[in-house]
Amino acid sequence: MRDIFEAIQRSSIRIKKAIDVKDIGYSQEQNSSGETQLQLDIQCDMIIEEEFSRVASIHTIASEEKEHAVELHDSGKYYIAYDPLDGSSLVDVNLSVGSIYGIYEKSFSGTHLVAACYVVFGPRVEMVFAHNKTKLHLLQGDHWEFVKEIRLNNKGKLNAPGGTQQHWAPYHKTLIDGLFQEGYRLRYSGGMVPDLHQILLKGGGLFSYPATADKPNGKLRLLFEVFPFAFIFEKSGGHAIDGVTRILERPVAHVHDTAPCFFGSEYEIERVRDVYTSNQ
Ligand code: AFP
Repeated sequence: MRDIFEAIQRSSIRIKKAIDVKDIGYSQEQNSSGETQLQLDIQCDMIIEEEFSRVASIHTIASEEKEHAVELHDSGKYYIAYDPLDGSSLVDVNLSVGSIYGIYEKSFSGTHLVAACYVVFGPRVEMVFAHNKTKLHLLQGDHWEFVKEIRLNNKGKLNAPGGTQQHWAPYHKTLIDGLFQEGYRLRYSGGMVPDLHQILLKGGGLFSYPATADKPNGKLRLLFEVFPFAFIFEKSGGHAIDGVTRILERPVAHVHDTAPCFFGSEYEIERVRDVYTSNQ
């Protein structure tokens, strides 16, 4: 696992440099979700693949930017699914973006996830790696320093509601409005990495991306976005569900599958579960 951790650290230093200098031009290619790929996405994907191809313990990689998984080392035991630059449309407005990694053993399934990591590229570059515990590291020049362990409180103060409100189910709107009426504050940038990072570092809250009338399976991708953050939240004392069920138990049929998802501390996730269970 150490070699993977270090490969992510090396990739992140290179990605940081790419973000700092790259022109924000659009390429002609589309990724498997049908979005126009930014050249920067492609560049970050290539950086990560290059670093991972040097790590013998990695069997297969799947990238949000690639249609299919790619086998790297026949004798490796880890399967890594990653989103090289999540929220890349936010780069041109200079908001924070991030990379997300899920490290699986034997196959890509939520129950086979053994570690997860994300890196936030904001005013500072920070890396959160969860294995047995969740640990925060900060990039200082060209080296990484351990900062602290991350633990969530039982109840937070932040509310990050994703999806177009026009398409929310009425009970979902009631749930979100109810949290605001309790004093929760809105924090939503449109980048999953900084939005969840803020909830983790400020002690808790709720991030939701529900099923909506226009996106019945949600928007966020299970292998690259949802599972890694679910693992990180659980290792930090929080929870991640699809409304009713623990999200890491959700089956995956295709590498690019999406699902509705809710991440938060104990109190908020119980609220979600109550509302969703009684509206099934
Ligand atoms: P992009 O990579 O297309 O910017 O999407 C980012 C993202 O996948 C995730 O990081 C956000 O939480 C989510 O989409 C925001 O989606 P909405 O704009 O629909 O709220």
